[in-house]
Amino acid sequence: MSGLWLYSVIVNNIKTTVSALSCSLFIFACSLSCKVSSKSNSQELIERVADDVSTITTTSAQVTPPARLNMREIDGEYCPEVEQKCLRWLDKDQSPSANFGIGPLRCAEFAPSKCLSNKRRSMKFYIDKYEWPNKENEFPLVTIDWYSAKAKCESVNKRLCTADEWTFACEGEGMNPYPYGDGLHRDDTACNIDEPSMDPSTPRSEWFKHNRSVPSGVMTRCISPCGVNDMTGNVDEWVHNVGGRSDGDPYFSGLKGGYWGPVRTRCRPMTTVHGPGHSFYQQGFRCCSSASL
Ligand SMILES: [Ca+2]
Ligand SMILES: [Ca+2]
Repeated sequence: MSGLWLYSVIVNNIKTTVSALSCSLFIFACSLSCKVSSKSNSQELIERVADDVSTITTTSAQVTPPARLNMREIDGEYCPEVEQKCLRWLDKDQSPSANFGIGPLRCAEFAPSKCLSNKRRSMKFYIDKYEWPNKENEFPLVTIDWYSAKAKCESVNKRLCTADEWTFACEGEGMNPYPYGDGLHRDDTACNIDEPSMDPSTPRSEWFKHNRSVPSGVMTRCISPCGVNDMTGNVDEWVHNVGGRSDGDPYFSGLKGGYWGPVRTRCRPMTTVHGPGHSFYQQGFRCCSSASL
């Protein structure tokens, strides 16, 4: 119980906007709801203590099933339309036609975000803390297509995240482009980003040589305001792009967060040009669920 007591004391004394905390003393299951405007040292402290509580959960012979471990509860008000204005690009070519019409990719600094939607949407769900297999210190699985990723989530009674769920777990209610630091400044030491990418013509048999992913949890500052790791960078993540097409861009199979290479690696953008049968050397996934498992 000392872990829970400490958790409670710290949470009660921290003046952040982390507000809701659902916690059952009877089953030792605690989870942070995600009502935070930006990441802070206090948030990291809560995260560490929450992990301690999880440890208590695992050693308890009581109720918590294995699937519930390493998931974060996300509960808050999501803004669907956000203005995120880049103040300073890092790319040499900053024309709108750069990068096949995407424009410049890497932004050094953003202006504060603004919610453009008239009304926010209430969302509540659960998301894996790490990329699949959702285990600290293990390398994320890559070279997997959307269908296989979906099947793996369903094999543990979960599902792929929707694009909006994924974005919300990355940004929190603060709507910031980057899940680390103040959310507005790119930091190539916080998450695993801006490493060399592979020549796309490399034969499949040599892809593994170019894998620059790191084990889950190694990037200790790459934690979103919702307590979720490696959302930007490390490996790209399949999501369900609700309303997407089966026969062309935008496909229902979306990719979020970018990977270790020098790409956007922000919470909001999604790659929608790859169909569900596509797989490449940097593509992985994580799972969500609608209810606590
Ligand atoms: Ca880097
Ligand atoms: Ca990732």
